[in-house]
Amino acid sequence: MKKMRRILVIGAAGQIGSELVPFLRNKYGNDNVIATGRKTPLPDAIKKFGPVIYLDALEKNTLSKVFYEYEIDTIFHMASILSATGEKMPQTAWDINMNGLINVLEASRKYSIKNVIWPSSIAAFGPTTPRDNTPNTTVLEPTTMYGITKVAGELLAEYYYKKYGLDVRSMRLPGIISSETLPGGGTTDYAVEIFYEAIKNKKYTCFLKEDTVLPMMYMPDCLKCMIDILEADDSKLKRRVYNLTGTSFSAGEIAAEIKKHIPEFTIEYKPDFRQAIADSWPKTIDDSFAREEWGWNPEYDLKAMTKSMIAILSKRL
Ligand code: AKB
Repeated sequence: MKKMRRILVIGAAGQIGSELVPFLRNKYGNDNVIATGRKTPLPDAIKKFGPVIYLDALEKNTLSKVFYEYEIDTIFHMASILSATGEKMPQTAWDINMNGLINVLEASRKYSIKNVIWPSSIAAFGPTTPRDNTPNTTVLEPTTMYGITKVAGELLAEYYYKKYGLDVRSMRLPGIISSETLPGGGTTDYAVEIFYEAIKNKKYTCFLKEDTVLPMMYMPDCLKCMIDILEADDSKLKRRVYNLTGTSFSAGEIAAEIKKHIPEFTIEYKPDFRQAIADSWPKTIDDSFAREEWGWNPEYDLKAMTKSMIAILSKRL
């Protein structure tokens, strides 16, 4: 019988981590998925059903100890400072994103971890990148600290793969829209906040301009991509980093879609410093390599995602 994976999720309190842990536990068994948190308390749904530990990726020695004690063979390294917070505290963003990553890679190499999944982002692109149908291999000259850590991280992952044979896999995630945990400190966060405000207050002030188009993905697709890339046959992968997208829309388009469900909803636009970040990112993404090499196939477009978000949040709020 095939041995079940033993998975460590670093950053389990975050927007993706908090849903990834139950999703992985469902597939690989509750006891085989160890959730770790640092500052933010972990949700009850995570604490109740499986192992939970405190872990700071900046503490090198603790990482190897945890890998050994829990017999880990697979890592999801999700802990990261996002784009908007990164601009407020660039040194901290560098420290957490880069030193956290190299510690994880180094401990993984020493402990012969089988797979490391580490998300990159569309933030790896910059103003000199073609903005429409952005190819996988293209100019990477980001202007945010977050983007710089993503490009450096991609190169580091590639280095560990080539030099040490460490199987690191990475995907450039777009903005993630989800109904469980709010994102924190990103430029695409507006596309989640807008739902909460539309349901609670019937109005929203958007920090991006109406015609700002960005690539996005709904959480069920995001969770699917995590397992799909992890389980992809290594012989089919021709690269370590993949472009990914769900759907692209502007702030005005998502507002119009929400209005179909909540006709009283109104929106105004007051762009702040995040506008410049959004303007430096692609509008649409070419993810054909992910589709060809490991069968990436997202389900949700703007219409289906809006319907699902409103149904879930209306019940809960
Ligand atoms: C952000 O807005 O910073 C993130 C991202 C696109 O990586 N959601």
